[in-house]
Amino acid sequence: RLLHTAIERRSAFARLSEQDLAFFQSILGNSGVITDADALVPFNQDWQKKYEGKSRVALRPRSTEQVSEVLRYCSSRRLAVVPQGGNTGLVGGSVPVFDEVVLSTAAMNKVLEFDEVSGTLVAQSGCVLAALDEHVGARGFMMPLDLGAKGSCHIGGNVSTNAGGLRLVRYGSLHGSVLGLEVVLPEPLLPPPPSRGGGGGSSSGSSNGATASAAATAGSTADGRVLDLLRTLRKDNTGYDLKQLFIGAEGTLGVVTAVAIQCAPRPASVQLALLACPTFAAACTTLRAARRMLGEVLSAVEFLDSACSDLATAYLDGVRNPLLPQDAAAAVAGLGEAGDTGGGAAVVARGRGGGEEGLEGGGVGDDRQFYMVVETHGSDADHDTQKMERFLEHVMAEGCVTDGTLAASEAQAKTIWRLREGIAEALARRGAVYKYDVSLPTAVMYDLVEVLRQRLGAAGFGPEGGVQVRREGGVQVRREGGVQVRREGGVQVRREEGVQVVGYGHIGDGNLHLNISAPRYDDDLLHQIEPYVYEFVRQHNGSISAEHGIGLMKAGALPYSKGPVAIELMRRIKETVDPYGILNPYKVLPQR
Ligand code: FAD
Ligand code: 2HG
Ligand code: ZN
Repeated sequence: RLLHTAIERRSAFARLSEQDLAFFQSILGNSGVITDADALVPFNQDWQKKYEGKSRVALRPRSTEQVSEVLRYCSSRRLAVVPQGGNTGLVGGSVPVFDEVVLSTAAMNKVLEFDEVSGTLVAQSGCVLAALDEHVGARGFMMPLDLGAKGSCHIGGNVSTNAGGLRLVRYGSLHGSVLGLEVVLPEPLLPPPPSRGGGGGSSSGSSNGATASAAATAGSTADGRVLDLLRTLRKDNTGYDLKQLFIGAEGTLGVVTAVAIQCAPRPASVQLALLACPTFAAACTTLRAARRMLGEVLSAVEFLDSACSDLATAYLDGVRNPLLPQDAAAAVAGLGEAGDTGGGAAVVARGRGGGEEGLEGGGVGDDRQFYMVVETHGSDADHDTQKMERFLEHVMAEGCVTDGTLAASEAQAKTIWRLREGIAEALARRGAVYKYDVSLPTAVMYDLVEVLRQRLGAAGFGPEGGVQVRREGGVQVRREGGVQVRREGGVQVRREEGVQVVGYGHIGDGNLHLNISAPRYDDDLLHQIEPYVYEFVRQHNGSISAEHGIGLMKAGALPYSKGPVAIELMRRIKETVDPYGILNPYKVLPQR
């Protein structure tokens, strides 16, 4: 169990030299080689600012051929490399641990092909997900995945993490929607073809349903390390499905340079409801009803606990929960601004009744604990509306939903999605966050949040902690029940500042996002959480990574979800493809 073991830099890796930089400049030009210390900060630091490397160079190739040249050189020099897309990953996989060369796909952002009959898209791996969605949206299609990070994450990063997101329940995993990949391997598997520079490119020729590879498009020659699996075929049973190996490989086996993906028709009718449920069991009953009654049009079923709603409304400008009265949301935002110097969330009074646009029959009481976002994608508004109305009537009659609102416009739908999608950002603003992204049997999913809340409270962390009064910076501070009260500038300021355990996620996929928000990172707190969380997950036959991947954060914990034979096979695949281990070292596989 290497959960807390410090990692040492592998001595087999070379250190970057001036000659290395000169070589990179010779193939990428000055603009493709970043060495300025300030400019390197965002490449070295992850989205959460939790993991930080010390790379001295970030490379921005524009073509498959350039990626291939870079890997050929790095392999011969034994320079370690970390592939980086939009750098929105949440497990420390996308940034260097030490001084690895950062290979960013940001300049590989061209759409290569879109087939308007079949809806197949071929794009370079550095295309931003939202930009691709806009591109195919203008042609009547949508990307088969959507996530809060869509404005920054790259399709290559999505594939490499096997990102799940908000609509997996309807459009499935990338293991199904990715039709083809082009990947540059760290070592050649074949000798280079005899003539270089002839523009031939890929090893597999274009045939019916196949597409031009990005290498060929860029006029490159494959040098025996470009694995061209860039087909757009829906069906292709020709031996092992090698592309699946790279979906979710987190940059440890190759650099994905292009992706062929099946897009879905953009729905003509979209409905979105935000519902309040008194208990998690009621949320599960609502989920079952949604599956049964919304059937083929159901496109998302998400949940958040009320603590998540409070955080999002308190920390993000303009975010509100339409089921809370306006004044409550405004009061939260106001308190946050007035009392906050970057510390804790405002305390929200819940259950004050009267959500705007509340459904008839929906009473708001003190029992509001969970919110659900239920969305449908269909082709006939009348049919879909009727289905949604019947579903809402049913769940309210059953008492598993006590209040709800149906978005009446795109703007209202955005408000609801912003509440859900903003949670990660709100947590990041509150302070330190320990994130766990687990798959569990849906019915017991929230038990993990509750037992951890109790466990941390009993250990003196969190709102359940005792009463403390002490002087800090000459000011008397009183802490009780996780609320800090102090006087600042003659004004009494109350701030929820303790450890908060919150849960939300993709309930339709059995995927819980357990987040422990704390004023600061603290090893004692971490030891209360790990390995407890991983043990809980193992006991329930769950997965320690539902969608975010393993990265650096969970490499030591992999044995909680994978047996020794599976891990050994993973190691052998890694050793075959990357014998010098230069690609994204220290990530995914546990140290021996
Ligand atoms: P990066 O973060 O740059 O990289 C992620 C991993 O992939 C790293 O290991 C990296 O080395 C590797 N990699 C990147 N590009 C390549 C490539 N071209 N070839 C080989 N390896 C590569 N995830 C979900 O699954 N569902 C969600 O709903 C979701 N929501 C999110 C919301 C927010 C606000 C944020 C910040 C993150 C969210 N994530 C979610 C995390 C998710 O993993 C990423 O957002 C996304 O899939 C990563 O893409 P990226 O381009 O940012 O990759
Ligand atoms: C989401 O679903 C992301 O919003 C982020 O996967 C999850 O913050 C998290 O734990
Ligand atoms: Zn998620």
